[in-house]
Amino acid sequence: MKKAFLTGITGQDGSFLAELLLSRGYEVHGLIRRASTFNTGRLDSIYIDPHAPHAHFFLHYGDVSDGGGVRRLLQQVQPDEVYNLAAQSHVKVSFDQAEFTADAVALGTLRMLEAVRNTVESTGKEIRFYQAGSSEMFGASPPPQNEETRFYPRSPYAVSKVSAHWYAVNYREAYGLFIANGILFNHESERRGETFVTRKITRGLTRIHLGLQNKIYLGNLDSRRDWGHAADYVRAMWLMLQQDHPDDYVVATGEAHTVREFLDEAGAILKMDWKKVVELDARYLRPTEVDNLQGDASKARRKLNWRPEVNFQELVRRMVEHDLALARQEKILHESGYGTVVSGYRHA
Ligand code: NAP
Ligand code: G4F
Repeated sequence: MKKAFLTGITGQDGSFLAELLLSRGYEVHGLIRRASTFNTGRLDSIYIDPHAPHAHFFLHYGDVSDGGGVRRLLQQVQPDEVYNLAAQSHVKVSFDQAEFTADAVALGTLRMLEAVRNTVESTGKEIRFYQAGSSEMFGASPPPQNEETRFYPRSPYAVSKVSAHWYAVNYREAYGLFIANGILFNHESERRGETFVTRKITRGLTRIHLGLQNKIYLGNLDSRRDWGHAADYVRAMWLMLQQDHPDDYVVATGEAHTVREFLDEAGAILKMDWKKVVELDARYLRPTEVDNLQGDASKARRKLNWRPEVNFQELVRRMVEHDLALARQEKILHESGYGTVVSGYRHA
């Protein structure tokens, strides 16, 4: 049985990847942060009590800012594959918390690479490493962007991801480690964090549809993103670690839409005129924006035989249907005297 170790397992991608690995017979170990509230909601469907006989899903407390802790865990687990997904992953927040973002994204990756290097040196066992790179690294470079495109990062988050990318390349070349960088374009899902624009729109419009809130406040509606579904993208991560040689790959659908087009698509499903309920709030504008991301994933298609299964229309439909069901539950609970309806949208 292969063992995988995931940082960022409680996030959107971590939960889909954990499901994929369990379905392929892996023993899965995940790093979780101590929080004052439960942060494992996305893992509820796959959680197994570690006391159960034949449990092969284990969570360990830790943080990528704690190098000694992650090193100890890797020595203990001795995984075959490590997926480094942990990050402060919100671009706008990275302008407010630049140092914290660099610590988790850039130095966090370096700490994970050091932990892998030490474990490989002390045990002699090969460990394959996936680094979660981002299309934000291309930033202001015009589309279509592929593996040859120059990095031109436009936020502290993106600069930190570029740094993590080059740490990973350097550790591959310096120590002969099997390290793959995935350069993934935006991928969303029913589990997407609620302050990213797609989920903010689907949560907001469905709640407005059921009378639970009145408005959504957004920033720039003209930026273009190449949006895919997260379940397709974690499959590409896994494929990268199953190759004969480590390499770097762009993962994208090749199709880009504006935020405005995402609103059009979601509004059409709900038969709503979104223009009547969306307002601009300048606090969601970024000091430097990334205007246009559209990926060219021909290398991943050719070498990994990877293809996305969910297109833009299907992605929006799934997210709207999911959030409509959630809003209905919220309404029923409220009408039965349970739960409070938050009128604006928290944190968004
Ligand atoms: P996400 O939902 O924001 O999840 C981030 C994960 O990182 C969470 O599990 C979070 O834990 C964990 N984390 C944050 N800081 C940490 C720290 N200091 N130590 C340990 N864990 C920490 O992000 P995602 O969308 O799943 O993305 C996964 C990775 O891919 C990230 O590295 C992201 O930057 C990158 N990426 C994402 C996309 C995309 O479109 N989704 C595209 C390209 C690259 P908590 O749950 O405790 O907060
Ligand atoms: O949904 P977003 O916050 O995603 P963004 O900035 O593209 O970053 C995401 O994708 C990256 C891959 O390219 C990941 F690396 C990163 O971790 C993250 O997952 O914003 C998308 C666009 C931006 O142009 C933003 O300015 O939507 C625009 N936008 C407009 N109003 C908004 C809002 N974004 C957010 N989050 N909230 C708004 O109210």
